[in-house]
Amino acid sequence: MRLPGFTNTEENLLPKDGILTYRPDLIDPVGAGDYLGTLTETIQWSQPSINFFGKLIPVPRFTAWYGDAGVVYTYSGVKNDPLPWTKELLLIKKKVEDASGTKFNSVLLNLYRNGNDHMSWHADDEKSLGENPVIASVSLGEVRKFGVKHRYDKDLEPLSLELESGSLVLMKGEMQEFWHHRIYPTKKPMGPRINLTFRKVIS
Ligand SMILES: O=C(O)CCC(=O)C(=O)O
Repeated sequence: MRLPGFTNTEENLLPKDGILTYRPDLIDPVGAGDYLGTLTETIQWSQPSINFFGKLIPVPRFTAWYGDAGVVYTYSGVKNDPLPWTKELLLIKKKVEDASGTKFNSVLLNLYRNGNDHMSWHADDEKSLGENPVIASVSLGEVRKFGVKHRYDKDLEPLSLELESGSLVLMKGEMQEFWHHRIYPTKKPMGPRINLTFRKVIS
């Protein structure tokens, strides 16, 4: 289902089992374009591989992990030591914290170089994020389709959102326990998108 345009950024888009909100304008278009350029150049991107039935497969995107010293995060079997916050990351973090009323100690960045790069169905439900984590997800660059589907209730139709540059998605409550999310690949020719998912790692 394609959700219609909405303006209420507090509106919960999930029918049950968690909270998902969308705000299109956390960062203005010029600022979002500037951040896209700066982060593309200054972030230490790498392309990790994941072990898939004994074979190492590179993930279809580039990633980076930044945060407070010592905030180690294991993601898809890959252990990440944080790089120190950059000036731009701290500026975006402040905006996200003000908008969400939540403090974060780390951010996972994803760089989708073109429409082939994507992220498969998953939940951010690692133990280290604790119960009912708040995840704040900022988009910069090309608009990409974000899918959400219930993990257990197959009668519920999947939802999808077009994530605009400068937008903020908040995932809260039981969302990670009950829903999976993804970024769809697309054949449409397109340039890069950077996503920043701010997290609070507690152990
Ligand atoms: O790129 C996105 O918007 C989604 C990122 C995501 O799902 C994640 O980092 O867990």
